[in-house]
Amino acid sequence: MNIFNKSNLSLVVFCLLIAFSSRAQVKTESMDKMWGESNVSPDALKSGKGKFFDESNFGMFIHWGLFSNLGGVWNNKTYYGIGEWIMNPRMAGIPVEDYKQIANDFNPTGFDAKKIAQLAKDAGMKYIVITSKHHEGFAMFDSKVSDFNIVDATPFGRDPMHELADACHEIGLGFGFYYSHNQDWTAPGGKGGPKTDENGKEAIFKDYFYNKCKPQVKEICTNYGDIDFVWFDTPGDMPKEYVEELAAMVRELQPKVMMCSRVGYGLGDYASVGDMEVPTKRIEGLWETCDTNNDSWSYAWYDNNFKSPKVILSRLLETVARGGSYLFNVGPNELGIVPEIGAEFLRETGKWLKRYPQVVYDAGYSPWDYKLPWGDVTTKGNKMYLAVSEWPTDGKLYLPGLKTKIKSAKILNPEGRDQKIKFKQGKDNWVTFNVPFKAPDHLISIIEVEVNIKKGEDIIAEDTALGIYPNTRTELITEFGTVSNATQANKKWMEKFGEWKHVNQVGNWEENGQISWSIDVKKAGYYYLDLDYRGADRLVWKTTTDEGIIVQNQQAATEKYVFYNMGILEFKTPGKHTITTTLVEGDRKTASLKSIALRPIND
Ligand code: FHN
Repeated sequence: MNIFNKSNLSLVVFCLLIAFSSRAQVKTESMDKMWGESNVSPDALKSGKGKFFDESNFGMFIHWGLFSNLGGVWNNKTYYGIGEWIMNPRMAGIPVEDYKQIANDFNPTGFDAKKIAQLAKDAGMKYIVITSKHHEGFAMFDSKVSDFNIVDATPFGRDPMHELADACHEIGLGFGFYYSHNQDWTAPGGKGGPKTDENGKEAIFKDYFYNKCKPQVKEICTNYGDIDFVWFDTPGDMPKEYVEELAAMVRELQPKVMMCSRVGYGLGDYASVGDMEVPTKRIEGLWETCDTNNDSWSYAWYDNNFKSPKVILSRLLETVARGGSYLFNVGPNELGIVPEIGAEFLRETGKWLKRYPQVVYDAGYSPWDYKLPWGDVTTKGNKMYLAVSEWPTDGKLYLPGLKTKIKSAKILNPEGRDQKIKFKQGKDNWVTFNVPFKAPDHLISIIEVEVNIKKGEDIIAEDTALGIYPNTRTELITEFGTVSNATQANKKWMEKFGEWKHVNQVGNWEENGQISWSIDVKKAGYYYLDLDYRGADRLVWKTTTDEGIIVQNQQAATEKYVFYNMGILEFKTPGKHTITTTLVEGDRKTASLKSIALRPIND
């Protein structure tokens, strides 16, 4: 096979990027192309079509396919990384014919659609999106278009998509399909697939598109009742005319369907940000992030690194507070069963959501553009919900820069024993709440704050200065700083293959390069200064304040982002200040600063 064949080129580039980025934290911006453009038309919001999506804020993603039968193992060898890519040359490189044989013993007799729908419901999720066909090309539904499907090619012989669609409809959950429209590694002409058909004739993308992709998408949009989502993925360099044709057909067959931006060319109804990315800054419009409950999307036997209920809730709340929806993935195994630890954690998550539904469903974004050191904030009308995951130990919870006046505050208690709390809203716009020493909820506690606004008015928080708290560590991320003579950029890399990490950082430091933050210090005094960076060998950083305080020190640097202690920094007076960090010595090309943190000495 000529891997440098034009239609293979972007896959090859992607694979090279993966190979390179899994070793070192390097640029992988071209993944943006794989994920599609994130611009979408605002019509879904305006027309009301996006209402269900906008209000739900929490859905279940399911990666299930032939790859689940392998669970990360091929020929007795475990391949670590996202399990659904096991066929790909970057993992086991399984030949097409061998891969197709896997269907012969795929018999997921443990699959119980009602149980999975019930799990989603118990978790507090409002809809399910499941892989009807992933890049492997295997249809998990009854397809008349290709025999390589779960009904015709496996001993199982059932259509689990039908069962799940029905179960969702019965139980009142939204339902949608994932479909890999560009990559198909087993269909002639599909991206990454064979270049010839079964008769040895050359196959191009057009063949795959008209022989398989479009007719199969027609099947999923016709045979499963009303569906709410079609979740296309990795458009890559799929020609625009095909994407347009496909999207138009979906709209005609399912006028209410919501498509994510990964359909390509800005034709989606809502944006899908990077895999496993919880954005750190507020994003306008309809958007979603997809995340997974362990490290892989599909089942892998070794992967039991499940996110705890508290982590799931924190990531959900952060997403909602930035204005988005959280699509959270589970990977059923070869029997069609969702691994129990992950399921248990989801049920625990759901119990919390039953206690405080108002904090997530139909909730609005935080008046602050970023998360706060103790947790996050969502809103509804004249109420703010302070979701406190790091409960203060000194009886004081601080809120910086709030301009809107507070009327009352109480700790929510699901058994109806809400507890009013006292607060002081100072002239400096800091609010201090008097709170009990013990966290009221073992996961995340909620303080409901009622504010003085008229209907339609917004709750206003100052966005010019970042609060520095007297009783907890504050991290200042580069995204909120002002940079000169250095380059600020988002970077992403993979830890394991396909396990994405995202960061905003400042690199390419010129001699006088710097980053400054406007801050609002609640209490004067000493603070430990820590810097989170990566680089080579050793680096010398200097941090100064507008009061003339300097902290300069040399510390080690490695290829991973790590916090290093720099020394003690003093604020002589409370209030508004600027703090500036520069690179004084060391390799300017590799030095990359992610954030700085200030810790009160007695914290
Ligand atoms: O390549 C896929 C991957 O396997 C997985 O399905 C994720 C989920 O968002 N999407 C693609 C990579 O972005």
